[in-house]
Amino acid sequence: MESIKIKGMSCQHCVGSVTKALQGIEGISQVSVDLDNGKATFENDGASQDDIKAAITGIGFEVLD
Ligand code: 9UX
Repeated sequence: MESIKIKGMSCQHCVGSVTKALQGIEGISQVSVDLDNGKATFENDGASQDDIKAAITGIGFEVLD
């Protein structure tokens, strides 16, 4: 499993959007998004950090390093 920190999520609807965006990336599966901790966890088989960042920023959130 791999985790990233995401800035800007403030409700369950955001969680749904982020979950869907991550699930849409080739290689990403078993996505779990934690609103309280601003964290997303998933299995990653081949997706690049750039792919992940692009998907998250594309829907208005920010990936923290
Ligand atoms: Mo969650 Mo609503 O950030 O705009 S608060 S979707």
